[in-house]
Amino acid sequence: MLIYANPHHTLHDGRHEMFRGRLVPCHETPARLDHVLAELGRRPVGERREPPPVPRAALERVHAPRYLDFLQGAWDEWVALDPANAALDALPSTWPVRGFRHDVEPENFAARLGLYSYDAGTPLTAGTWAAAEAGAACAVAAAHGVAAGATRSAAALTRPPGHHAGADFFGGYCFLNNAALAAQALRDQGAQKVAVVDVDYHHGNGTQSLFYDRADVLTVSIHGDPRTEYPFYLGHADERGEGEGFGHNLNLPLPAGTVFADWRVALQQALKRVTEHRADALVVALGVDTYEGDPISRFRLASADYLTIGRDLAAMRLPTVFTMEGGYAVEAMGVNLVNVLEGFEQG
Ligand code: OKP
Ligand code: ZN
Repeated sequence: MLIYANPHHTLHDGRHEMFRGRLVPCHETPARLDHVLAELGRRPVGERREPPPVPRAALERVHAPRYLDFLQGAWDEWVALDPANAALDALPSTWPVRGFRHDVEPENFAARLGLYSYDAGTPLTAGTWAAAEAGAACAVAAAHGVAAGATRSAAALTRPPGHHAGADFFGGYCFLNNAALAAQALRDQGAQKVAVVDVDYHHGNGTQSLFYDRADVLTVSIHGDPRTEYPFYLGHADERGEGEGFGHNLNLPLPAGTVFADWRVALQQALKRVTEHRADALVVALGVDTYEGDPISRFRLASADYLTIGRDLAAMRLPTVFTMEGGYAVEAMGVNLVNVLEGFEQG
């Protein structure tokens, strides 16, 4: 397994997210990936590689040009509004819901921040673009490594995460959709059919929306039921895809409190669908916020279960790219995530 770790992830270091009327410290912190890398140091799995820079064209295969332009320039615009803003994060607070225009970009910065986002939990900081772009480079490099047959599997160990980000919006701590970038890069390198299996606690709404009308990329997500869990407005079982993509999206929502035996039944269902799709390559959006100790999630997986998940994924015998997504029990996160990779290598 080739390991691409984002060398610039610490540049994204948000201060606060909005929660119940207060700004609370961000859950999505640099310490998360630091713990994963420390665990990899103790228990070497795979071989480290440096990702080459990602071409803008690779980003545009997934994201809208005007969205990329906005993200790239947002911090400078924010500070130009008021030099004192340099000590603050930019958090959106107004959104164009049903009936508003999305085609006209407002001049006002806060209005554009809202146009390109969907929650107030995702701070944009001085280094957000640099960190997200370097993470996307890891995801695309991982896909290229697997597509070239240099390795059976590769992991993009990165933050901020990606699976909530859509063609032209950020949210859920995500800016660039690393799993979607990897899936599209696999397609562009010759894989006819790709499957994305999202095992993060939260529904992968961004990835679903990006491939919803396509039959070439199957999207499957196992997650907390959106009736009660973030991202709330997408992720139900009746979302099956549209047009040519009909039948090529599978959502497996599970109730809060789900234990591993039941979660694994959903994983087997997901993998059965991947086999039916006759996928040439697999992308795993790997969140470990399904852990029993996670502070913002409500499944009950134990650390040892992640070894089993890795083995179950390896049994697919497919070229596989992992992208790191959620996991907020920071101390345990290293063990849990590396367990998946080690289980996969054993499987
Ligand atoms: C990102 B990833 C609920 C606050 C939810 C957003 C959670 C984003 C999760 N009280 N905040 O999928 O792990
Ligand atoms: Zn999550």
